[in-house]
Amino acid sequence: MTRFTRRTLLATSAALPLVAIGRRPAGAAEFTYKYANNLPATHPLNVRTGEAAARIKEATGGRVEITIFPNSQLGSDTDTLSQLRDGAVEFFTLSGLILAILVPVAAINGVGFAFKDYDQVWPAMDGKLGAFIRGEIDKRGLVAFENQYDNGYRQITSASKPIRVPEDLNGFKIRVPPSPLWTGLFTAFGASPTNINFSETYSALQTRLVDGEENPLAVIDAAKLYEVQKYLSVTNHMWDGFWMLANRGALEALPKDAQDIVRREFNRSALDQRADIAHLNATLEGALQQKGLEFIATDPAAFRAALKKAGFYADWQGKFGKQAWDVLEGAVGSLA
Ligand code: X2X
Repeated sequence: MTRFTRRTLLATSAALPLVAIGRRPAGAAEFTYKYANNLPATHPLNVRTGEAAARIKEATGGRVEITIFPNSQLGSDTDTLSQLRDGAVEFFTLSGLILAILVPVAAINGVGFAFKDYDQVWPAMDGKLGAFIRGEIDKRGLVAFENQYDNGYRQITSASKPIRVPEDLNGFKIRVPPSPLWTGLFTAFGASPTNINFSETYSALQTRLVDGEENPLAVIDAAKLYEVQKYLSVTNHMWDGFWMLANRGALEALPKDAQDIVRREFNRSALDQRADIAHLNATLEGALQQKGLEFIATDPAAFRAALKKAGFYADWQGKFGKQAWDVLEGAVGSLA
């Protein structure tokens, strides 16, 4: 027999959503979902997903309301990934390299210098490579929408010394996101990488826990990392994007037509956001220089050669496996 103490009663009532016991107030949405991400509200990711959320509300006649929580407000990336799996958060944009904690092959687009340019990136990620990764994500119980949002080509920043040649990375204390591929890449460069969530990155740089980090220009600008960094080396050492992930149960709880609208509008905003990032990539250098960053040109071929010499490509080919590696090479050519 279940005995109801005051405590269990309280716990039960606290856990019951109001909509389940009362009538829905006029004008309130039937589904109120949370979408979390790690970037400042000013970044195109938040601007464009905000537009998608507004269109979703409109197109579903107000039934589906998605509230955006930018800036890791609901927790760090690793934390939010758990919340997404639990259903505490319904949508989350996450780098495939971090998602690799759960779905190892999702890191494959981060292989150093794999994509020559965006003309290789989008056909691969919207095509076979992306489909392969989404299939693996699906096996782990999450849904990834078809079109990724852009994070961008990554550049190395430093507070202590300019990184000009690969040897400058020797022993360099650098923050990398929580991801085995990121650690592996910078270990192969001879650096000393530390895994730190983005939510802790500004303060880790400010307190000099680490000397540097690496990110695309749009993130460096939006998160004001130029305030705590001095040099920016243009290495383009990897391309990184964000998957729009959904908790499967939450997505499938929506009526079918609403599911289609959500998928369509998030995919559409991804294309808009890619154009924003392309524009920022082309225009931010001057703005960031004005904000105090000294730009340093590098020879990417020398950095790539250093990775090769350290056995990085052979190592990760083994880790990802032949099938996945073949799909990657099918898109970008031989990486040997
Ligand atoms: O954590 C980072 O550096 C960021 C913002 O680029 C990612 O989400 C991977």
